[in-house]
Amino acid sequence: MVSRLRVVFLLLVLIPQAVIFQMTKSSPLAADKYLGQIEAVSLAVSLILVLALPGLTIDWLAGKRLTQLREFCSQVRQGNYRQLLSLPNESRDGDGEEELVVLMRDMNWMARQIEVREKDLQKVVNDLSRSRLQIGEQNKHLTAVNAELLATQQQLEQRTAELEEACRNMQVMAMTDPLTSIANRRCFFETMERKFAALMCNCRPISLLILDIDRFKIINDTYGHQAGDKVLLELAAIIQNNTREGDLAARIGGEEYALLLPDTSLQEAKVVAGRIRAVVQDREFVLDESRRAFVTVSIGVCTLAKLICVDRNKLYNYADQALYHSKHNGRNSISVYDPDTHSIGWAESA
Ligand code: GH3
Ligand code: MG
Ligand code: MG
Repeated sequence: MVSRLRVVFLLLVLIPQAVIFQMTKSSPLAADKYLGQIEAVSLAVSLILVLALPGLTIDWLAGKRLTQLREFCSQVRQGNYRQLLSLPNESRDGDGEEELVVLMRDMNWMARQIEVREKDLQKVVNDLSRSRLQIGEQNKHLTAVNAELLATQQQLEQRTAELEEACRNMQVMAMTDPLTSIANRRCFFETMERKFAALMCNCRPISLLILDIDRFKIINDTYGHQAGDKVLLELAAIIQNNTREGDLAARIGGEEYALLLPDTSLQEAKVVAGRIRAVVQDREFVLDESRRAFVTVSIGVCTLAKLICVDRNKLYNYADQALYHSKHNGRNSISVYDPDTHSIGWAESA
């Protein structure tokens, strides 16, 4: 570039100078003795200009390009990548201006790259914000589902608690006599089976009393069924009052009761039976506000103390046979079945 400019400047300066020299030779000035010196000085000045001007021109052009680059960088900083640098059509290798043009071309390329990357980035940002929205929606949905599940769980827990309560109540009802609220027949036999096995294994005695109201039908027939119920209720209370912890009083039939006395000898069982019989005999049963009645009970007793392998039904059968003995020998009495001799004897009678 510089050499080209030098040639241009050389031609621009030397051609007019040569013409002027030629013209002065044929003019009256040719005789001037200073003409040669003037021409030499003019030539020297022209040469200096030819040498200096191209460099200055290049510097001026470079300054212009740098200003363009600065402005371009400032635009890029502000996010404007679309206004690219305008490049000169010509390019020449190997001089300073060409390097600046290459730099400007690179800068344009970088700006286009930044624009492309920015678009990609914007796309990623858009995708991310869309995903965030979707996640937010799903989160809301999950929170709602979670709340529903919690509510359902609470309902289930409440329902389970109600069912457990109902189940407990049913278990109690299944084991309780509805009229007297003491144990029923089922509870009695289940308990007897359990206690019997445990006591027999440990060679501990177990006693059973079976009680039946004497001529109870007459009470019903005379005073009515409701009055009969009152007697049944009060007798249950009397039997229950004669139990210790671990004993079981049960109503096992219409007017028939059982009292299971675990870990109780025959002597002790006879004492309990005697006490109940006496209390019942002396009790004035309140049927209603104006009417009272007396009843008696017959009791069969059996105690198993050492027969380890005896069937638990035998205990019940023996006590029942003793009761039968009382019934058929005057009632209001206590009979005892002896499992050793298989005989029944009186324990107490009125
Ligand atoms: P025994 O001395 O031989 O035992 O004579 P009993 O009259 O007591 O015996 P029986 O078997 O002839 O009659 C029992 C009566 O008990 C008949 C029945 O109506 C009555 N009974 C059974 N269950 C109930 C009940 O729940 N309530 C009332 N009020 N009476 C009942
Ligand atoms: Mg009876
Ligand atoms: Mg009976």
